[in-house]
Amino acid sequence: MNINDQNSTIIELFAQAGYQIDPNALSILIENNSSPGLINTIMDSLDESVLVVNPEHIRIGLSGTFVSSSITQEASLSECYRAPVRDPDYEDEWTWDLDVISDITDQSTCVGEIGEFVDHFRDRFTRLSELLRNRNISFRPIESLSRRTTGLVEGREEVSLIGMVSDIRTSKNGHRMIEIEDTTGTFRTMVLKKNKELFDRAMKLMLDEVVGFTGTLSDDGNLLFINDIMLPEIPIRRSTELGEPGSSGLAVLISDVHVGSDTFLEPEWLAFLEWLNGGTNTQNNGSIDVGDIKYLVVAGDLVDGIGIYPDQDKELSIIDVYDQYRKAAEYFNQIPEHIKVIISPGNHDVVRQAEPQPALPDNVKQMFRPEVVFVGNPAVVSMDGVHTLIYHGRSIDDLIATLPGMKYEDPVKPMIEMLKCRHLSPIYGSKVSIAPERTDHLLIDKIPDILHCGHVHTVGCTTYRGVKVVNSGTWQSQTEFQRRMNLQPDPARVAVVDLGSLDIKIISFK
Ligand code: D5M
Ligand code: FE
Ligand code: ZN
Repeated sequence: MNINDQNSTIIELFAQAGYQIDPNALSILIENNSSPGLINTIMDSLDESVLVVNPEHIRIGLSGTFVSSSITQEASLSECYRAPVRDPDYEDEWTWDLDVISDITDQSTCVGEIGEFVDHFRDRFTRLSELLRNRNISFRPIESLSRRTTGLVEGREEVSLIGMVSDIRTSKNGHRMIEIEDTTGTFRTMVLKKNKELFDRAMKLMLDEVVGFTGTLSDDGNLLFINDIMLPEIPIRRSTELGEPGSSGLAVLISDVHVGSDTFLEPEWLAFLEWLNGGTNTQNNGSIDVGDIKYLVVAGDLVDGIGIYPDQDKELSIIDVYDQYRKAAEYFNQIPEHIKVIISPGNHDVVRQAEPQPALPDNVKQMFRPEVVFVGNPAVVSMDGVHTLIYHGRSIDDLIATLPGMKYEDPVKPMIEMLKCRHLSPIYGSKVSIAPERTDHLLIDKIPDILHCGHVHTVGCTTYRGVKVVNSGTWQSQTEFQRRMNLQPDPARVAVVDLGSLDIKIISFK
C-alpha cells in the first residue's frame, strides 16, 4: 500500500469511530506501519472526551505493546458488560443461564412525598455528573461564577460546567438560550446560531438532561457563550468481544401483544406460536432453527387492559382485565418448555403507571407456568451472559414530540438518544409519570449489550456504539386513536437475536 492509500485508510478508520487525527499523529502511525488491530487498540485507549487524536494519544496507545494496551482497554470498557466467548460445542447440550441483574420489583422506597423528588433528581444529577467527570475536564460549580466572586474568573477564560437543563428556548435573534442548574445555583448559557454544527446539537438538548458545557463568559460574567456540549454518552465497544454466530442459542424479542383488544391479531399470533412449536408456516423464517431458541422476552403491554384511555372498552374483545391475562397465559403456556419466557410490564398492564413499574402481581403470575420470569419496567436480565435492558418505551412518545428529526417510523433514533444521555426517560413532566425513587432506576448505569423497547408499535433495529438497539413492534393492528393520529403500526414481526454474535434478524408472521 502506498503512503497516500495508507493515509486515507487510517483517517477513514478514525473517522468511522468519530475521531479526527492530527497530521503528526498520522505520521507516527505510518512510520510504525500500524495495522488496523493496533489502531483499534489506540482507539480503545482514548478517553471519551477526545475528538482529535494527537501524538500523545498515540504514544500512550502504543506504549508497552499489546499487554499494557489491553489493560488500558479493560479500564476504558470497565463500565460495559461483556458477553463471554462461547464454546462452539455448547449447542449440543443447551443450558440456561438466566439472571435478573436489576429490577425495581420489591425494592421501591417511594411513598409519594414531595421531598422524594429532590432526592430523586439529586441522585440523577450526581450519577450523571460522575459519568461526565470521567473525561478529565475540570468542571466547576455554578456558584464559583457568581457575580460576587467573578473577580476570580479571568475575563474570556474558558470555563466548564455540568448542569441539568432547566429551561431551553430560542431567542428573538434565533440563538439557543439554555438555563442550567447544578446543586449550587443556576446559570444562563447561549449557543450562537452562526455555529451551525453546535447549534444543531443544542437543538437536540432536552429539559432535565444532565450535560457538560464549555464556554466563555460574557463581559459582565452573567452569561456563558457555549463552545462545546458534552453528553454522558456510552463508550465505543469493539465487536471482537463477541462469539461466533451459532455458537450460542437464540433469544426472541417481542412487545405490545395487547391480548383482549379487538385489534389483537390472533391469526398472526397463532402463526408465531406454531412456529415456536416447530411449525413451518412462515414464508421467510427457514434459516432459523427454532430448536435453538432459548429465551423469549416481552417488553410490556402484554394485554390491552382497561381504562387506559377514554372509550377503550368499545375497542376490547375481552372486557375483564384478568380474563385478558388468563387468555394471555393460555397462549404463553403453549410455548415449548425449553424456551424461558421473561415478561416485563407496560402502560397497559395492571401495575402502577408511574415508572419504574414493578412486575405483574401474584394473582396474574399464578395464571402462567411457574418458570415464567416476571420483571419490572425497566429491568436488566442476563441471558447466557448477554445483558439486555428491557424498557417498555413510553418516553419515546416524549422524545419524538420534542426532538427534531424523530419519527414513529424510525423508533431506534429516540432509543439512541436514551443511550447518549444515559437515561431511559430524560424529560420529566410529559407523558411519562415518574415515581420518585431515591435511586433513579431509569438511569442507564451499566451499558447493556441490548436495549429492547416497544410501545410505539413500529419495528427498528440498529447498532449504536456496539449496543444492539431493538424496538420489537406489536401484535395489534391500527387502533381508532392511532388512525386519528396517523400512527401506522408495523405488527406481527419479531427480533431474533443470536446470543453468541448478537446478530439480529427481524422475521414476519403477516
Ligand atoms: O401505545 C401505542 C402508541 O400509540 C404509542 O406511541 C402511544 C400512542 N397512543 C395510543 N393511545 C394513545 C392515547 N390515548 N394518547 C396518546 N398516545 C396514545 P400503547 O401504549 O400501546 O397504547
Ligand atoms: Fe402498546
Ligand atoms: Zn405502550
